[in-house]
Amino acid sequence: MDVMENDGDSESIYMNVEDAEKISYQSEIYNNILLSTTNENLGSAGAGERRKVNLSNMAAVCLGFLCVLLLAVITVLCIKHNNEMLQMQSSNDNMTTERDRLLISNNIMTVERDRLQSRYIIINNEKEQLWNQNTKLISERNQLQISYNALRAERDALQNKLANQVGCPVGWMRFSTSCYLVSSSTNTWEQSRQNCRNAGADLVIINSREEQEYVSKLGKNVWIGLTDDLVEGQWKWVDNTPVGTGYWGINEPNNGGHRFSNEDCAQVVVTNPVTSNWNDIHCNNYIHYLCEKRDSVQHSIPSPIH
Ligand code: MMA
Ligand code: CA
Repeated sequence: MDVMENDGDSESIYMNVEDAEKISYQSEIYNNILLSTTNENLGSAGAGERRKVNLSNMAAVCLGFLCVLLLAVITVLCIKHNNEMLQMQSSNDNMTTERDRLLISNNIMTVERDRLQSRYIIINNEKEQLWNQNTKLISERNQLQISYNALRAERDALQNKLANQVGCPVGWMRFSTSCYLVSSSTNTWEQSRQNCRNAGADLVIINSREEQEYVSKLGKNVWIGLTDDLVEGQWKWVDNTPVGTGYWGINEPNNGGHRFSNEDCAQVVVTNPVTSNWNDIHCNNYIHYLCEKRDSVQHSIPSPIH
């Protein structure tokens, strides 16, 4: 029986069934007694009385049957009710368990949510810090870029300067196989030449078109190492080589242009065209001068004599 398998309340149900059986049994005994009593009475009663007794016997039997039926119905209903109660109890237990589980889960989730919220705030702060740092770094990088460009320009300028000075004394400039120095002060041709010689050089001797261009671009009118002081009209370089055609200005050399003038020393006039800017003037003029110090070992094929 299902009822026997249940605990707790099942016992009371079992008791109810037993009680019902007992009652049924007792009512049967009662009927028998009633019947036997009636039968006893029948002996002394008439036919009408016997019918009455039969009817009441039948009523008693019916009543007994109804009682039994009622008991059976009550028993079934009790069992059913009990089953439903058990199911509800079980369902309630399940729901309680589920609720507890959900409560625990909810607590865990709440804790996790709070943890994540804190983490979010921290990360957000970190993000802002990194953003600021990034902005700062970008600005620093830009400044460094500017400094770098400036330094590079400075380096290039110094490298050029150095390249221009390779193998030359400080302050002298390299061009091809010579070093050059434009004087900072002015002097006569003769004194200028002496100053150059004192520095281990001499007044410049222009041997090529390139050198003529170089001298012309130095930006100052200067004495060059060219004179006709020995023989008027015979222009010679300071190394005694003759000048050839040279780069005289228009109508130069003119020795001053009048009878008593005496222009025996040559200058470069930088405001005139590069290929025609030589002029002869009086050697006692005070102008800047250009010294040339040739490399002791000549790196190039010697220029042809002009
Ligand atoms: C003029 C011209 C030259 C001469 C100088 C002297 C400015 O140039 O006549 O040939 O040598 O004057 O100062
Ligand atoms: Ca002249």
